[in-house]
Amino acid sequence: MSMRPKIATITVQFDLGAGRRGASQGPKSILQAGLLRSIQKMDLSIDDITVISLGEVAATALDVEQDITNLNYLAEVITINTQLAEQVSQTVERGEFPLIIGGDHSISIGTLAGLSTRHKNLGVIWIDAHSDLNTAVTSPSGNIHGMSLAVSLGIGHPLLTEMRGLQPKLKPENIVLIGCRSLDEGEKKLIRSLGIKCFTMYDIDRKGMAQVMQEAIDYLKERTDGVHVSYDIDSLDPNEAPGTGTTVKGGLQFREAHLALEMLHEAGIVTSAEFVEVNPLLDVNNKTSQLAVGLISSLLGKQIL
Ligand code: B3U
Ligand code: MN
Ligand code: MN
Repeated sequence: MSMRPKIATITVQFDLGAGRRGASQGPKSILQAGLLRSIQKMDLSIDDITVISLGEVAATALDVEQDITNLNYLAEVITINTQLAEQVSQTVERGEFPLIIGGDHSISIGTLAGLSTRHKNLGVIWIDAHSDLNTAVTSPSGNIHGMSLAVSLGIGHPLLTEMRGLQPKLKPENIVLIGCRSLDEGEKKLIRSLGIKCFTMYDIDRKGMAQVMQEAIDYLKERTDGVHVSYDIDSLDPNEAPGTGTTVKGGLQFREAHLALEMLHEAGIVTSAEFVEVNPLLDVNNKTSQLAVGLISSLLGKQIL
């Protein structure tokens, strides 16, 4: 019998948090690229992996005005995230490892709300070209995938921040941002005023990924009761990951991206993970979905030798 916890793969076919359609097809494409086969090679039998699929959003029952100022598809975002939070919560209560496959990054709202039932001092490593720290007031787009981290800190519309309880799901000192290179003014202010630890591309270039990750791991290890990895595929350079909605040049290279996840596995601190923003409609020869399979495998322990 495996000593590792079972992995509950939760797929979320949802893209209304993003500005363009297609990320809802990420889970299907990542599964087709061989995710389960790759995970099974690592010490896990088929019985150790379950797949739960979410995504047929029915928002009509919700009494939420459509498109309240600068919060696009608010009702749909609430519906899917309420479902996801429930699934994530049940998964951690069963002692399983939640592996969430998006979908756009607004689904972090549900993931983190679900994790908060188990973890009172959760750490988060947010690997992303963006910081997703906007609010309806600061967002240039109204797209909720650019607000999910702020929501989890308790900053944003109450229907989002109060999902599964009034409390903020995260503390600012328990967050590490890695790979940022596109920050809006309001986001920069929030990072500074809350003192959020942030390794931008500048820091990665200066120190190297190995040192950045070691600092991030040491920082979170001593202060948290679990670490969630929130991985936005647009953290990679567009040459590596063309299949995503908001590419930003100057991103992580293939090897840096793998090294970060290999080090996280080795540190043994990760208790849940999500991979988001793969958009197969924008992909080139399935490159981005295949990359996602490789990255997830690295986090779960795939080694070269
Ligand atoms: N910061 C911008 C752009 C953006 C955020 N996240 C993604 N794009 N993927 C916004 O709209 O909030
Ligand atoms: Mn993001
Ligand atoms: Mn992003």
